[in-house]
Amino acid sequence: MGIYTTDPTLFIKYRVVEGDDTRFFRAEEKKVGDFSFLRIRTRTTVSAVLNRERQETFTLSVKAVARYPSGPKLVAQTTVTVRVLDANDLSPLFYPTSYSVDVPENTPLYSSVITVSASDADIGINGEVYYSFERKTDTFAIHPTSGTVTLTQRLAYMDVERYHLTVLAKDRGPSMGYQARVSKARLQINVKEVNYHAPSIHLQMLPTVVEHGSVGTVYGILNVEDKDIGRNGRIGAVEIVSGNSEGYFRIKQGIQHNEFQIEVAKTLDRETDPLGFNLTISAADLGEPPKSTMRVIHVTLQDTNDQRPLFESDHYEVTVEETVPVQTPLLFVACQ
Ligand SMILES: [Ca+2]
Ligand SMILES: [Ca+2]
Ligand SMILES: [Ca+2]
Repeated sequence: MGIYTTDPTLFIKYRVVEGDDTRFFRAEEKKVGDFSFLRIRTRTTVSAVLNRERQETFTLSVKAVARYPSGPKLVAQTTVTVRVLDANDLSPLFYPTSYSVDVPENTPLYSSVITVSASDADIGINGEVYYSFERKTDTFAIHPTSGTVTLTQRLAYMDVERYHLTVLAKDRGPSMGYQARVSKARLQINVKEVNYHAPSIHLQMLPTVVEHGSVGTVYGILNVEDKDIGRNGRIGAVEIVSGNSEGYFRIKQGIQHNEFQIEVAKTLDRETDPLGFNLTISAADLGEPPKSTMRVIHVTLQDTNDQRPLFESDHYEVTVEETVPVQTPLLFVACQ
């Protein structure tokens, strides 16, 4: 680029007047025959370097000034657009740089476990990120472009509780010689035992509860069992969830860890509750998530002779013929 001139005495000088606040560029002139070339070059003295990631294009206004030895000053102006080409000067960066995920051991094959992510501010293939594992594993696979980790082998908590993997992110651009464009992220996969079973409730003893029996009488012993191992097999809350609105019964921990007692908490009266009680017992494990079972237990109260009989009337009177035969009924009385 430049300016044609037929006058060999005309000397043209170029200058960047706008669009270069950081003073990266310098305009130079070089006359070859009838053409005065405009040359834009980077300044050698500037310590900062061009960085496409910071500024991709510069729109420079360049002014040309020519002056005859004696005569008017001639001025022309043009715009030069400088586009900075990308160099693969950045590595992909993971954010975050470490991942941890809990995966239930019964997760189906080929399920997604987690997606890792790295970004590269370069453009084109210089910014295209490829994911891989640093060391080969048969249990997991990572999608090269999406970063999604999937399960390729069944998990078993009994065999492996935790996997420690290193994920690599590389870009596809040429490496700039001195270092490979690769980043690493740590990925920890925690295998979680599955809470397969709900607890089961066995009622061990069921004597009849005598009304007015003493508070604290054990009505029944519950054996609560869970077939899972670890926390999933531990028994949590055992409680009466319905049928006990008056609070006649309560549950107490027995001697064994899985033993619970149903105890009388308040004096019972068969006449108030002639049908007894239907207690709904719930037992939950400490699994994640917890599972629970319900069982209805019927409590019948045994009657005691606590009611005095009462005649219908306080006073009865009957008139009898003196000739009445022996064994003749005179009057019927009744009690409540
Ligand atoms: Ca770059
Ligand atoms: Ca890059
Ligand atoms: Ca369980």
